[in-house]
Amino acid sequence: MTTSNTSSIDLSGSWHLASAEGEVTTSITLPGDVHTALHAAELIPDPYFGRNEEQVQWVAHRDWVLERSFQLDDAEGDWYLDLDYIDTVASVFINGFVVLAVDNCFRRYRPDVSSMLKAGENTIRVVLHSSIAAGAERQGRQPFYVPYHPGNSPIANGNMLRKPQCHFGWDWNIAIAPLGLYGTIALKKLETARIEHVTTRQTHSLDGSVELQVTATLFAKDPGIVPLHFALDGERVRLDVGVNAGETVVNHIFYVEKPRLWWPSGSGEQPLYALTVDLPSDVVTKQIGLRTVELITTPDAAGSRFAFKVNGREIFCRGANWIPADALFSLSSAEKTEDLLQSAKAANMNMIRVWGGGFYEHDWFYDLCDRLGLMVWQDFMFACNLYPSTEDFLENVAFEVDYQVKRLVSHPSIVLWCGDNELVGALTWFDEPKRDRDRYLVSYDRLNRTIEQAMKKAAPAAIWWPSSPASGYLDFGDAWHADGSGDMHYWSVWHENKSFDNYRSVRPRFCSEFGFQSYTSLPVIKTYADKRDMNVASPVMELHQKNAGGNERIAGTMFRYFRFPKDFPNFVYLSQIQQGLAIKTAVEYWRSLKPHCMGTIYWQLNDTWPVASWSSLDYGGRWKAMHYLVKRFFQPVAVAAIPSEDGKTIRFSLVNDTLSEVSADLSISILTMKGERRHLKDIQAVCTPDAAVTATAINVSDIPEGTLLGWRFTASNGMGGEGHYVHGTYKALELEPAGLQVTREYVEEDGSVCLNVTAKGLALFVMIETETDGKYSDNAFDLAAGETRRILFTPAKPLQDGELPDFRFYDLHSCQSAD
Ligand code: BMA
Repeated sequence: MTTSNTSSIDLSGSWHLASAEGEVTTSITLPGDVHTALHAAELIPDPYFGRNEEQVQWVAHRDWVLERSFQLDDAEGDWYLDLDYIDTVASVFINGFVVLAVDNCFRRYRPDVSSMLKAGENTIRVVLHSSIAAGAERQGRQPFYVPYHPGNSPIANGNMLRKPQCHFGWDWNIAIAPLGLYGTIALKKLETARIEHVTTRQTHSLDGSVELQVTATLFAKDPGIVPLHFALDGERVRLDVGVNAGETVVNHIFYVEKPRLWWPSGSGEQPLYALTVDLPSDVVTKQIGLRTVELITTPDAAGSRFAFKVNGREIFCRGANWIPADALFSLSSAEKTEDLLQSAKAANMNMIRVWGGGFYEHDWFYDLCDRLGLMVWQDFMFACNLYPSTEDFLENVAFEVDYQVKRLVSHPSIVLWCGDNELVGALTWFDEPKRDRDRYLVSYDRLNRTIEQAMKKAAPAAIWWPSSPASGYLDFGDAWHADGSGDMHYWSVWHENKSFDNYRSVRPRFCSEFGFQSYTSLPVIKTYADKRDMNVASPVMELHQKNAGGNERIAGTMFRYFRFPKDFPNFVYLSQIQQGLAIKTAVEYWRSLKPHCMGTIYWQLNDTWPVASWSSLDYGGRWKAMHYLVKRFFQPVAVAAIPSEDGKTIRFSLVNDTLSEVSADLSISILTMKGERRHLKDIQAVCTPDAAVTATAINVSDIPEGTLLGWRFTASNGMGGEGHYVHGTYKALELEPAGLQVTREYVEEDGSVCLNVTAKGLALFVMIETETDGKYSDNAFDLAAGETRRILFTPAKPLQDGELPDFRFYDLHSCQSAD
């Protein structure tokens, strides 16, 4: 119980939790979700283990009652409840009086509760209604049926609710329709006025100075005068503001003569300014970065461009799609998310797309992106379904957009606001809109326009993009296959079973989704599967694969390119190498098209639970093999071997995303099956700032049968790297044993483990793995005969004294052969 007579009572912490029928009772910690509370009380098994997903379905069919009491010494005055991230259809009561009936997880609610409070003990009760029941009931009330994607949403009618769409399942998510409260729950006293919103708008002058307009929206019940302070770094200004009943808007402009500009990671620093707006009883603090952003969409011969310009400089966007950090909110944390975003930055990313089937993330998520220099492509939360366009639904959406945009617009990291994920495509997926496209297209446009108008009203200077993918404004064409303009989702390799080479058949302007699946790493599989389940066709493994046909696609692709792996661990390993190669093929070619193409955002960075998926990071944050490849192929200065269309030559592209000219020394050799490097060609190539060039080319006829190309480069800015290229398939290579040896293994003073790995023969995609959680300085690397690589393993938690983890080693030969 919380006792307080101050002006704010935090109601988070321990609450009583019961099913509405009362047969289940326990406690729940808020912010938190019901499933985790039930699991902690051993009332349900771990939903992520084995086939427990099936066992816990009943939870989402129930209504749940959360209750607690709190003490108020003095109930006088005006009080309001401050509530956000309530998931989702809920009723709130104080002392038995109805406070609220809500249905939008993406809104903040601040009802006046003054008349319901009393001195002494009070109770607050939140009833979370089953979203399964609420969805069905709302679908029944629609003037016409509004289809949802059954493959993504095995739990029906999620499109009726303003709740993360992936809660109803997804082709990578557990389908359990969680419920809970994930944000603020507090009782606050209204002392004359409170701060509703703080937004900023920056105007950069030609002389380099910046005008930062800060707009504070105050709310008061009665007219009055309040002292309001605006502070930016050292400068603090007081205004005595006369407030009216309702909202009062107050502006203040800060002039920053010599601004320190915020840049995306890899392009400059991320200086941040602290902005504070305060009243005697309320304060809002924001992290501000000063920068300009433009989206360049000028027409050209191919269609029109799609390029972000930050501070006047075009930035090639290298990144991945973000889905919620965890399927269950209570299992997520700021630390875990920071680790995932750090991994994005460490792999040379400068952009994250917050995909439209999850959450508008918490403020601290965007604070992290600001600090790390990760630009954010922010979707509005609509994905892969059709949605209602009834008055009440649109009104609800308009409130949501207004709140979210005002909450987030000041983050320098957010560079784009996008209407939805794949709703234009969804018009072609279902019978109803196929039969009556007019009706569903108009309905879609009503929703899309509501979002656009609400966004532009809340933040007139923010950049709007109607949908992802979209070929342009008011263009409802097929942006999955048209590559002339706009952003593209290129799924033909995965969803249409095309070859990896097919990535080179398109020239996207900006590819905001393309992906290839792999299995989650063996140590993660062990968290949900018993030994007997370690078979890709076992029911447990199949339940942890949510994309219909996904396991077949992984296996079928392996047949195409590799010899079949000898056992389950190697199957898992090879699936990750294969995934890395698919995405590498796409990224290397598309980067080489710069400035025609100005962004590659692959699907997907992270996982919400342990599952086979397109992610490059395992659930829990380990790097899959692909993430090590990502770090290399996203390096600002990178070299890639790209075959010509006629298959006769291999060109070496040199890409430079930096502001300075670079020259690169490139050494190309032939790698034999014995692991010898036979020198072929040395070349020095120059690349101007922000450009891509062809450094040199090799005739395929110069690569002897049964060998591959290997190369190394060092660039004048200190970057470098190496790689290999196989003309044809890996399965055609008569690989010989790599003879891997760990020549030294010891714990460094800083607690990291040093491994010197040596090969006797050719070792391709050497992957080191251990049960101990941690990251490697490099992994999935190659060694020629006699070469040694020093790898540092940094454990997530310090090792026990003298303990050395047990490392396993994979390489392509041993993976495919029993000898
Ligand atoms: C995209 C996404 C997701 C999905 C992914 C993989 O289209 O927007 O809906 O998870 O494909 O199929």
